[in-house]
Amino acid sequence: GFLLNLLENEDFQRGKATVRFIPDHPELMVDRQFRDRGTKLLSYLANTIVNGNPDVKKYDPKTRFLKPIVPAFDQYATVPQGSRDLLKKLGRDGFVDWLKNENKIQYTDTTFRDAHQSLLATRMRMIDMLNVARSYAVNQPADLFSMEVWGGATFDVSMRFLNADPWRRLRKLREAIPNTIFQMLLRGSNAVGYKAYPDNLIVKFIEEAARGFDTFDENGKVNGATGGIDLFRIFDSLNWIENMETSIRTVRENTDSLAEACICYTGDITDPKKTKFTLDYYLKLAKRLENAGAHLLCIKDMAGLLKPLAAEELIQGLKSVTKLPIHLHTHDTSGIQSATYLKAIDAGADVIDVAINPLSGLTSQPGYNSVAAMMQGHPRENPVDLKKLNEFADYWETVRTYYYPFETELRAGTATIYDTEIPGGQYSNLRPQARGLGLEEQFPAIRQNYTAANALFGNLVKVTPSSKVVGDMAMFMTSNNLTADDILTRGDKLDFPDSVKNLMRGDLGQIEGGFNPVVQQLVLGKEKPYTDRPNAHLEPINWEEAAVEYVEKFGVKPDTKALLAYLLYPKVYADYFAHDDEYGQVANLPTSAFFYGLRPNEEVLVRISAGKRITIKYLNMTEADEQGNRLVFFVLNGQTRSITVTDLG
Ligand code: 3PY
Ligand code: ZN
Repeated sequence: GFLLNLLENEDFQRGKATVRFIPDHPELMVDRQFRDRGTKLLSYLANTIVNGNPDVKKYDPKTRFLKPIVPAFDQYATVPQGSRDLLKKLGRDGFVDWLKNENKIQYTDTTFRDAHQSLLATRMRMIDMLNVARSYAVNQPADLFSMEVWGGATFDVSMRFLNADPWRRLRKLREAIPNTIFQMLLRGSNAVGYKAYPDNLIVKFIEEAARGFDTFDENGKVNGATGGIDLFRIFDSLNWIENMETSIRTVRENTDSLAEACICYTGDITDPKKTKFTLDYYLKLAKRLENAGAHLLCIKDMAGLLKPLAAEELIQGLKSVTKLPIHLHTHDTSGIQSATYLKAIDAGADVIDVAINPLSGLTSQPGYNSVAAMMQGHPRENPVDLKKLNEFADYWETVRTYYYPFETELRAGTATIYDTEIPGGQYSNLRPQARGLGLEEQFPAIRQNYTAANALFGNLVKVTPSSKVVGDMAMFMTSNNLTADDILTRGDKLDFPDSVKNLMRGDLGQIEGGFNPVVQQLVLGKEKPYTDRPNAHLEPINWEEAAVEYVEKFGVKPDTKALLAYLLYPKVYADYFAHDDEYGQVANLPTSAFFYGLRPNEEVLVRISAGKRITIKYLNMTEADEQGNRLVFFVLNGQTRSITVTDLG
């Protein structure tokens, strides 16, 4: 089958193949490898059919899925110029100047990251993005400012639950969408994790993410890189600038990408009773971020607390103290955030974050299609081809149904967030978490305790990872029936959650005005908290030693990206690696097959390498024998195959 393989190769079809092509693509000739890949995937499917995907807690075997329709496009068309081309042409300073002088409101599409992180527990798989990515790049329903495609929780969830390589996701998306600025959410000194990492790990991570992936000359030598992340949105979960400086500096000095620094918005600047997170507080923060070298400023309204009138005041204020363009991010948990956008646009915001309509609203961003319609006839309208954009909405409406076990349970907006200040992603997670602890009926109490925990700690910004600590404390208080008074009177006898001890110790950094010293002492006992940077307490990574450790653990030499993934998430990475070794690239399976297996006689087409597709049809399985083993029968590319699986159920 060599010739056939070659003819089916996409690069070959596009006329891109060169003399080096065949030596570069041994997979086109090696049948054994092809069989192995096929067998591994069969093994995964057989296990999923018999035992289910352990991540799927609610499964309805009667559910049938429609095929999503990808808006038509010419596969071989050259991709039109986009924001990324403009950035390359103008350079960073020129690009920032262009943005500041541009009257039209700019859009960031968060569909590939925050939207599904907030509504579908971050479970959106690469394949559902990739299937539509090229069409989006070619069709360009509007001149997009950027797409948020990476970072936040996606790195962890990709490996932990989707058994997929997050770097590969970035590479494939970059290949499919070369014309639009890619942005990621970076948690400052927490990178894409939940704790502080050594500075040199943060630096290397940023460099690799910005560089992207090797490109090769005709002799197979590396001659450059694709580029990866063009814009890093950097925040700290306590708004502590010391935690952000390394990241901002690294993006500025070691890459050609843009450094967008966040002020995380909490409280309410229009409420005179709230005296901590005032307009003045945010303006000072913005000034310091500008001085730290940010190219853009983001108002990161992670809980959707920025009301329309507050947005107007804040943006006018920011415009008067900094020269930076302003990028506004919000979550529509309250239901009123498109009003905030309109006020913000009138006040001079440069870019706003939206999600394609079927993945918008509630704890996600306001809907792109609807916001674009709202802007029709506005002096700052940025024309959007709504007919085209709505076709993409149809695609996502169908795709969303594949993820029903992970759906947010929120049905309507809520004004309780103005009291709790719970960020979007956490709000949709809190109820399942409460249920897991048997506390679902006490959900209103959990909400109240979240507010109480925040006050006990000293009133802080709440966003990953600080929000998790406040959530842990709220759960702790609820499950142990403790009031704030109980904590204050007998806290010295309580064993607080580890995350609470870590926060009070200073492991996430410092908060405005300092932690409540009384609670700090109750939690830490005799241990002394510290106030310098958490990273200063961490050993820098020794890269040679880390690589040796990796080889010892996994038996292969890592590239820098694999090593980074391992260092950021040692246990999660090890599990991912073992899964990949046993079952192959399950990221290539269609989503319904990945989560729910196949029904008898159902057939799927699976890409296993460049230009190489296999068809897998599930036939049936035998009864379990005494050992609980079943034989599961498939047809793989026309040949009947059986796989033995132990039934665990
Ligand atoms: C994240 O850190 O993942 C967030 O989305 C914070 O809002
Ligand atoms: Zn967000």
